[in-house]
Order: sequence, then structure tokens, then C-alpha cells
Amino acid sequence: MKYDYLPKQDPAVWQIIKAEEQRQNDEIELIASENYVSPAVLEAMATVLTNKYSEGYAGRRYYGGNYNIDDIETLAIERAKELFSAEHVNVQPLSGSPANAAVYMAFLNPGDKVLGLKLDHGGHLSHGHSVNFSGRLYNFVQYGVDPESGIINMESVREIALREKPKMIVAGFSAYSREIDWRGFQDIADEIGAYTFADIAHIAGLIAARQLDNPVPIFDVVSTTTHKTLRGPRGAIIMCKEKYAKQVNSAVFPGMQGGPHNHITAAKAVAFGEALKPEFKEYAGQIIKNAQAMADEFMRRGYRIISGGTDNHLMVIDLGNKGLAGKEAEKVLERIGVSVSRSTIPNDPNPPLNPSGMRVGTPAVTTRGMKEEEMKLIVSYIDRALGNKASEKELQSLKDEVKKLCYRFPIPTK
Ligand code: DSN
Repeated sequence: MKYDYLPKQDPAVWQIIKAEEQRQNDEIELIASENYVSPAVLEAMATVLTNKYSEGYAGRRYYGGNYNIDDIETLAIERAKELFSAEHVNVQPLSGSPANAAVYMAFLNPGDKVLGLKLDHGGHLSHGHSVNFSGRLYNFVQYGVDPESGIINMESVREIALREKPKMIVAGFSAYSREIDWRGFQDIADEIGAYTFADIAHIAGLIAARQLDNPVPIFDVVSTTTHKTLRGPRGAIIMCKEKYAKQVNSAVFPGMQGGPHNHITAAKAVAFGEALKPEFKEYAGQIIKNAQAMADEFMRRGYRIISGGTDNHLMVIDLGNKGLAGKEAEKVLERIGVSVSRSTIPNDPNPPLNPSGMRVGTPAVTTRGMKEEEMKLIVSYIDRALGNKASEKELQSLKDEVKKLCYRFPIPTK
């Protein structure tokens, strides 16, 4: 990283940032929700746009001096519309949970019934978990995946929807590796007059690159974070039909948020510009090829993948037959420089802090330029580490191998 002021002015902060840059460069990132932004996205975040207050929307701000901010926000909106074929986009949400809170506020009243996927089946906290605002403010009922196949059974979703008659149905997940039948969800919602809400945070980049089906032209409202497969800054957007534009905008501001983070809006615009380029399609396709190569190699080595494979960037692995649970696997792999996240498996007998599985994903390693061969190598490192978790010598030797692989594929940085 090239910085002129920070290293001299505040070495304490600078050293921590440098240490984290070194960690990211030396270690393998398999956390399915993480990625590396481009140097251009990094630069857009470190700009004077952070200095400006701009509550409101382009042409209707509550502060003077916002003509340049209007331009950057409008540019981000236009690019997002093109990327997702959206009628209306709000680029102000600060992150995924605030975006989802704004969606609920726009369409529901507290106490209204909503149907969402259970957290331990691959859903998200903000899809109705009891400890989250969503579960506390709204009356969530939940569907799950089929216990045998690990795949969502649309007939069962329909049965629950017809019985419960929710005002909204939520689809789109944090730990689900299969294609989603958006049209099927919409047809069920049409039968009962429910709103449809897709949270595509994990798969937005794959959808933008047309590698997976796009719910935006089908669903009433869609939210996504911008920092996962989409490779943008930490943040979110909401997309909806034009007829809901006003209620969505009002829910974001003044409903949920104050001033938007304009430097992040600029970085979102840069990331959307990158995602509109033809090479992004190739990148997104490689993410999926890498995930499938990784899933095949795990299964070849006797690991049980929930749903038996993947159609997207991630997979959840049940470690039950490997004699350890998710938390221990996460810690052992951290010692060799591989980051994964512990994960529940459907109907997990273990508690969420120490669930039975781990979730891995390929967006970050694909950004580094790794391909199918490297995926097999990474699985071999993981397998050796989990099988030799008590051997200091083996873990150290694996850490060296991980580092060597990482040096062949540097992270994008300034
Ligand atoms: N925390 C994100 C994830 O890891 O999936 C979702 O918000």
C-alpha cells in the first residue's frame, strides 16, 4: 500500500493495517462472504466524499452543496439498474441488515407475518431469527430444506405459505448452495397475495454476471450487500419495482438512516462499473467452477457436503464423520493460514457457537486468480490439517505450503 501521511502521523494504526494486509496476502480466504476489492474501489473509499452530509436524495437534499454528491449517487444508481435490470435502486443502505430492516419497514407493520428460511438451514439472522430485530418485530414463520436432499422443496414451501398466509415471503440465503426457484416463490406468493423479497447478498455478483437466475425482474423487492461476490465496498443496495420506489426510499431515509456514506457510494459505483465489464462474467463463472472443483475434491476425500454439491460459490460441509465440529475445524485451519467459518447444518444437533459444520466459498481465492488445480490443493491442505490436528510439525509445514501458494497469487492492493 502506498500512503504518504498515515504511516508517519499514526504509526500505531498504520502497523495494524499493514499487519492485516500481510495476513490477507499470506493466508487463504475461504469465508464465503468475503472478497478482495480492486485498488480502484479502495481508492474511491479514501476520498473527500466522506466529508459531506447529504440526507435526502438527488435534487432533494436537506443540506446545501450536494451537486457533486447528486452526480455520484445518480451514477451508482444508473449502473446498478443496468447490472440487475432493475426499475428502481436505492444505493444508500449502509449494510445488509439495515437494508433488510428498511425493506421490512417499507412493506410491513410490526407484528405482520413473514415466511423465511430457518437460520440453521442456510437462512440469515435478519430473516426472522428470534434474537434479531426481524424476529422480535415481525411474526416470522419458517420453512426448511428437505432433510434427505438438503434442497428447498417448493411443494413444502407452498403448503406452509397456504396454511400461514404470510404478508411477505423471503428467499435468498447465507449458506445455501443450490439454484433458487425465484419464479416458484413468486407463483406461491401470487396465490396468497404476499410480497416477495429476495436477499441476494451472497450471490449478487453471480447474478449480475448472469451466471445464476436474476430475481430482480420477478420479485417485488431485492436487497444485496455489495461486498461479497459483487466485489464492492462494505455496504448494500435495495432494488424494487418502480411502484414501490417511494416507500422503499422513505424507509431507508428518513425511516432507518441519516446521511449516506458518500465515499462508499462512489466505491459502489466503481464496483458496478467493474461488474459491467465482460471480464467480470468470466470471473463469476470461474468462482462457480472453482466451488464445484472444491466440492468434488471434498467428496472424493469422504466429506459430506450438504445437498451433495453446489451451483454457486459456497458449500456447507458436515464434519460429523471426521471426528470434530465446526469451531475446532475453524481453529485448526486458522493455524495453517486458512480462514473458514463454522456453520450449522440443517437440524444441527449442536449449538450455534459450536455447530457441526463449516462453510467455505471461492470468491476470494478466485479474485487472486486461482483455478480448479489450486482448489484441489487447498482441499488437500485442509484434509491433512484436520487429520493431523495434534501434530505441530505437520501444521507448521502446511502453513509454509499455504504461504508459498499465496505468494504465487498476490491479493489486489494499492
Ligand atoms: N455475515 C454474512 C455471512 O458471512 O454470510 C452474512 O451477513
